[in-house]
Amino acid sequence: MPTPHGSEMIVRQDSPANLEFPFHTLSERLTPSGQFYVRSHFPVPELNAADWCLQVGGLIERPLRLTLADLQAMTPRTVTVTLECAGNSRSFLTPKVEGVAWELGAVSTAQWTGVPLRAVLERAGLQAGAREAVLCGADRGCLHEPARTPGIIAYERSVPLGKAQDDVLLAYAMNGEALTPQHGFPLRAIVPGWYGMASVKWLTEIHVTQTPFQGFFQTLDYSYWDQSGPLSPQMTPLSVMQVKAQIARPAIDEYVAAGQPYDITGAAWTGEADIVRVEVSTDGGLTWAEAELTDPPETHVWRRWHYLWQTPGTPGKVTLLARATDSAGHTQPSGHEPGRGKYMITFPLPITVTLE
Ligand SMILES: Nc1nc2c(c(=O)[nH]1)N[C@H]1C(S)=C(S)[C@@H](COP(=O)(O)O)O[C@H]1N2
Ligand SMILES: [Mo]
Repeated sequence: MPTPHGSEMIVRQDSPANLEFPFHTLSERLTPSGQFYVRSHFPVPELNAADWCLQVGGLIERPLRLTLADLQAMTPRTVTVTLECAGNSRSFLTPKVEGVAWELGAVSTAQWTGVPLRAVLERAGLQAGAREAVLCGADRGCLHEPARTPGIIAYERSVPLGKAQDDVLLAYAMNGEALTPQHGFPLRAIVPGWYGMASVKWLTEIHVTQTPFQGFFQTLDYSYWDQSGPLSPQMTPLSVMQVKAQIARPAIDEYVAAGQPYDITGAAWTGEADIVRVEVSTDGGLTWAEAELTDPPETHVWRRWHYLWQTPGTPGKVTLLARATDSAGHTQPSGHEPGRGKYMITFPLPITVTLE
């Protein structure tokens, strides 16, 4: 599908638009805005900068109504952040599961400019007992599957105030230009290190609460069974991204010359840590060799890597895998934990190519 920027996207769903970055084209560290994946649950709301405003309410001292000009007059901050949809790589799950059938490209990286949420909360003044900031989008609609919404609802998600005050950004620009309608114009949240669902687009309201938010996209959707505790699995909202590497080239089902050098390339990312190692297997996971990291480590940003592969001389199919480790000592699991359902797909993804 030609985008406004003239580049190609993989259309996973027409309406609302769900568009995948063709991951095999990965080249620059920053994804061009016209190729940045798009994940929307409802149609893009019609907002114009002139009469848009951000309301801040709930457990605060001073309710606020901020215009775009008010926000742009505050001290700006620019950060580079990788966003990955929690459902990225879903098409690799067997048996098949519900949801948008993302392959490799529901992940992208951009430079975001805006105002720290902390600065807005400081203006509003938090009341005692405040615990979460609920971020409310202007888009709304009704969903029938896999879970059914109670009629028409808005897209809303919360972040605990610790995270909200640490590094959440209220962004009005992406890669140096105003946000496009599909990416949340005029204002969106960027929640670094968390799966994309937390980075609410088309922000119109921030509501500070005392009790954990239990909205649709925090309970029936975008949750998983946490099996790490001593008790039975607990239903828990998705949050921090899990360590993961992906192969960009060769592409899935590519034909590769036998008996030649081939530079395998890709990227790796994680949540609240840095990528320290990427390993590649060219024999379906029997043996692993270390790849070279081509980007410096930067928390919340993917690191590109490459591995020079001397391809075997015999024609046939070969399965390539990549696996990353982060500075917190986390590495990718060998398989998909059932409790993760249709989300957090981080086992090493088999990329099958044909040598000829
Ligand atoms: N208001 C609103 N915000 C939203 C969504 C949405 O549907 N509505 N989708 C979320 C999900 S699931 C993801 S992965 C990211 C995707 O951001 P992008 O479309 O800019 O890539 O936006 C998040 N923010
Ligand atoms: Mo997502």
